[in-house]
Amino acid sequence: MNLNLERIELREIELPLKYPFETSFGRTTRRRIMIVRVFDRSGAFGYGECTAPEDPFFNHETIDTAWQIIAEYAAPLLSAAHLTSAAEVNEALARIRGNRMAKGGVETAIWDLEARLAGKPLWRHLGGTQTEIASGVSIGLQETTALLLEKVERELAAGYQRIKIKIKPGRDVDLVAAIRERYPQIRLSVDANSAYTLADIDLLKRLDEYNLMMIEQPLTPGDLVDHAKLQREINTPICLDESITMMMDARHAIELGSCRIINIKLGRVGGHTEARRIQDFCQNRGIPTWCGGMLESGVGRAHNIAMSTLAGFTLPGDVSASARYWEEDIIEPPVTVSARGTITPPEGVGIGYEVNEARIESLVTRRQEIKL
Ligand code: OSB
Ligand code: MG
Repeated sequence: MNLNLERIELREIELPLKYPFETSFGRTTRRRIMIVRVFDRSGAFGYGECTAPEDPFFNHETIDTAWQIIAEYAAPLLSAAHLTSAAEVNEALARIRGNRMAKGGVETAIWDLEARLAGKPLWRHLGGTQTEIASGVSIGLQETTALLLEKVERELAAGYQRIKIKIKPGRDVDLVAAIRERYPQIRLSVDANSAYTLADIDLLKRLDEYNLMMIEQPLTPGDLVDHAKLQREINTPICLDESITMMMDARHAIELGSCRIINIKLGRVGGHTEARRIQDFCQNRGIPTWCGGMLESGVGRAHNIAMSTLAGFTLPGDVSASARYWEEDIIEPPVTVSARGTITPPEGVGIGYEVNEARIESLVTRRQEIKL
């Protein structure tokens, strides 16, 4: 089966979040989401979602920079490459430095297209083997500790296997202590989104008392050396998120001892090829990985589910039910989570969920077609 790409369609939709999501770097109330569709000459197409957010606060990318990179750089490179398979996209776009969320939006769409052409579910096409994946939740900063405890209670009652809360300086140990007091046994972790420095080491050491599964991205993304220093001083495993943008980062982090766990995000690493490579490498080094989230719509969520079926994804991911984010998702059926906190990857072809084109069209705020 040979790919014969014809065009890329970019659409921006606006989707209000059910509840605002707050992290150490800011608050999001509505998502601007780029839905990518890649068509081949037979008329077949695949869907991807570009996970670049509204603002350059998580990393350097935004939906607007990603749009420009795809239209002006990724499309011409793809066109010149005369690809025959999805596995070649990563290499074809390698000349573009960084901008991995932009590249990932297109790369993942081509994987979906290829899986559809092969008549297979994407997760099987990628080589996934897990027929049930473990689901956790990421809970943003709340107005009060009481509200946070209410949210934790609700998510535990829904069956989620791991609770992660956002922390930032001034709102950290007290939040963890409050949750631990009420729930001494649950799998609990924290995510700092780079809000601390080594000067905060005494405070970070205090988190060791609470038996956390991990502390995610405590320090600045480029600083693998200080993460290694910190990991030597604390017992809580460090998990890297923002720091890991490609296979090389994972190798460096593991060699330096900068972390004991890695969060893999499909967009942040540029798509399925790089994500698969990283989880494979981590698995060989005994480093557990899990699938992170970027408040995706159903399209991105479906790709996250497919990726999570790979054998290296051994810890619960931030892949949770559509209904936690949206009044109505853009896929059908929406993603649901079982009472024991699991998601079953779908058996339909490609991403395996029906994409609700009518709903997407009703939400579109911008579009562009690019010939390949
Ligand atoms: O750091 O994992 C993160 C959301 C936006 C940006 C960064 C992060 C997050 C989350 C939410 O934690 C994960 C999700 O539920 O999609
Ligand atoms: Mg994170």
